[in-house]
Amino acid sequence: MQRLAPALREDNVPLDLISLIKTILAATKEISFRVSQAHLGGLMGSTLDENIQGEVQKKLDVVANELFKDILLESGFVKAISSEEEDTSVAGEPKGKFIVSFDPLDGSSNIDINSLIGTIFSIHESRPELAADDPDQFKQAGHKQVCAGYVLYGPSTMLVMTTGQGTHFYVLDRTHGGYLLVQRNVQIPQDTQEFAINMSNQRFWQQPMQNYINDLVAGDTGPRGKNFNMRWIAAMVGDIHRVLTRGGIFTYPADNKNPNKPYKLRLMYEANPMSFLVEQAGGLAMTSQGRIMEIDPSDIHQRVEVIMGSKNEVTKCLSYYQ
Ligand code: AFP
Repeated sequence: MQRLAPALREDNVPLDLISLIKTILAATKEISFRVSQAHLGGLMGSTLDENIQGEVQKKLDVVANELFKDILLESGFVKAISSEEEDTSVAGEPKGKFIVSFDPLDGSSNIDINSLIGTIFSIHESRPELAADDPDQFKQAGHKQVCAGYVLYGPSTMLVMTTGQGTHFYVLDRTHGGYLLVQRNVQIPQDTQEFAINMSNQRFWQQPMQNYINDLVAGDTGPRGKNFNMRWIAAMVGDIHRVLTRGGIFTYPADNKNPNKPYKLRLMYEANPMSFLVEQAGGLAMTSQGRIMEIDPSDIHQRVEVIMGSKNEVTKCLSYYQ
């Protein structure tokens, strides 16, 4: 099995980007260790604080965020970072070539039940004309990402990453401490009989999504003429990993539960990086209005509607909105 750096060099990834990726992965190895030791190290449960999203922060959220932030800002490659756990973007090296957005621990509600969680990251080139402390650095569409990935802290610690030349799977080999390439050019099956949505929000969705899901649930007695299975991990890293592995449709649609917050998932920390991975694996990543990676961000904590996964199923879902 190939090690990470040679695999990236084979794809002609520039050396400075490889160095940044190695820096990010150094942080994920430490987070992976901390996650596995959380009970023993007194890192279970919540802090007394809320993040900018108004969500109670878990102790591990805070530890992972600090680790990631420190290692990136000290690296010298990074002009600024933005994190789901930080109020604003944070300036780094003024001459840094890259900016990094990240969700240090996605799926925080799974921490206390020892279930799937992960780190999501997205890398853009910095804009030389803007200062490092200017949050407009981050107002770049997802199609400009030069790298995106996540690390899943599951039974094995897995890295799933793209630099725009396919989506590849790596596993952390604890015997030598590095990530090894286990699957190159993952391909999402175009058709699927599996969907992922939080069904408890059903009554709050717009009519097209209600109709689409009703038809899936009707199974072989309904218009689709086949049965569908449902899965919901409550961590996008886990749900998207399943979609990349065996296909499926994952959606967090618009809802009217809270009129001030029609969408749940974050564009920069969740939707964009996952869209890059899904598209590079032959899937589609959309809102009901268009391609996620075409969205021009208006704010670093912007939220969006997400419909992604197997190409034919996403297309079918979108047809209900026409
Ligand atoms: P947190 O990391 O803030 O807990 O949120 C995880 C997440 O943003 C995404 O990873 C899940 O798909 C989604 O929320 C789960 O949402 P529900 O709370 O509706 O299950």
